Amino acid sequence: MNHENSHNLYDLALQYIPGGVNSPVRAFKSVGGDPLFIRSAEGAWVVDADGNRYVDYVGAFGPMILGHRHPQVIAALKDQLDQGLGYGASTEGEVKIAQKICELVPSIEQVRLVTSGTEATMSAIRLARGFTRRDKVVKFEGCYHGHVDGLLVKAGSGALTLGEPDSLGVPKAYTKLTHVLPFNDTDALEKFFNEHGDEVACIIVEPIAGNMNFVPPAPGFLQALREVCDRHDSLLIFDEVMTGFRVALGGAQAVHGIKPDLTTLGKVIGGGLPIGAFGGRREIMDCIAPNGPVYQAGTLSGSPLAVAAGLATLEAISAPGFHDELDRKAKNLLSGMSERAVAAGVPFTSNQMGGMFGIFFSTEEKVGHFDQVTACNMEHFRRFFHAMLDNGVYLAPSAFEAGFISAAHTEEEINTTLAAAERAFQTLAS
Ligand code: KE4
Repeated sequence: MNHENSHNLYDLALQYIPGGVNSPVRAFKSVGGDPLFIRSAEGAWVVDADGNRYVDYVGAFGPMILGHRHPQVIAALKDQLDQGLGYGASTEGEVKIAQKICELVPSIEQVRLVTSGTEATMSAIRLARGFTRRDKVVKFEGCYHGHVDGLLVKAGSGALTLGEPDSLGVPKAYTKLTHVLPFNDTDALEKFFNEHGDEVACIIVEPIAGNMNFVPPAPGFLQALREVCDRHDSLLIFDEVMTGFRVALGGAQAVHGIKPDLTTLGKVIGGGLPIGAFGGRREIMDCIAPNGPVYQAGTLSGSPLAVAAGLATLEAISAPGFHDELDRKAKNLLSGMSERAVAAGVPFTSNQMGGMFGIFFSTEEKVGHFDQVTACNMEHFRRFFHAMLDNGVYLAPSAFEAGFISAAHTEEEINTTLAAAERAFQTLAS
């Protein structure tokens, strides 16, 4: 494949944009080679700056659950374009999407829109601290909640950790209030809460971890989070920016039957345009300005264009059987990939729920912990990623990212992907 235009664009981008990208994962650092520049997309396909076509499993990292340029989304955007782009005032669309989100996610009684997942988690943490009058926050190793200063924290030594900044520029003063525990480790959770529970404002967790690839909650883990929060009057925040409306219509909380106190959302609810949201119990949300003392604001919050695209997306994915069909397609894709990996003698396993999945070059039967993710054969992933790219399939350029299938992926795209996977696994076997 010819990538000359992408290379030239990247060289130019490096002059004007840090790292040549507007978000680090796009730089292909963990897989090597120069990043692709995408020119257009339609349905399940993206086209790069050199005209090469790929079956797309990045889906803008989650939003494109309907596939690219879905007619209903485009029509809704065109209608809104005829009305205006933004007003700095409330609109009917904001009320409609808030009502829809509250209908689809039972734990959410009220919701505030923002313009990114990071803004949603930052605001939810501030709200939890304001509501509980406490400062400590618990997160889990391998979970990512956006680039919020206090959440850019890596686990220090030992199971119970004082947060260490994971980025220059984040003061230690911010991170010393963030405690990082091992994901899926109920013993470590109980031990921490027995000692510090009454100081904890909230736990924030990806109920299905999608930023250490795809790691589901161990049986009982989410229930344990709910119980320790209830026991210590801490709030439970489910960060469903990625899993919301993606693994099921009601998100991971609907699948696992656990009601958080607050939920953060993003991606799918904007249909590809900039959006985020946080919502939960009315008594908590009442603390947010202008009603309450916890300040939060945003010039473009509830952008009419993002709301139009989001509403059209939520309408479409509410159709009966939508997520069952996504789940069926994803299962077909992954079982086909597993068969081809076995045929090539390549250790491979996967996790999946609804339209979200993770592939692992691992000897484990199933990957269920962060340590098992980091123990995967990363060289195999790198070679597999590029072999798939060379065969017209675009996976997320990192072994720590989940994959996304859309309603636009048909048998044709899945067969194309499996043919590419067969060749890619063979290159690993050789
Ligand atoms: P944004 O600020 O990037 O819109 O959302 C942050 C965020 C919050 N919570 C979860 C669970 C998330 O997955 C994210 C962002 N996800 C990454 C993908 N791993 C976005 C891709 C990127 O950083 O470019």
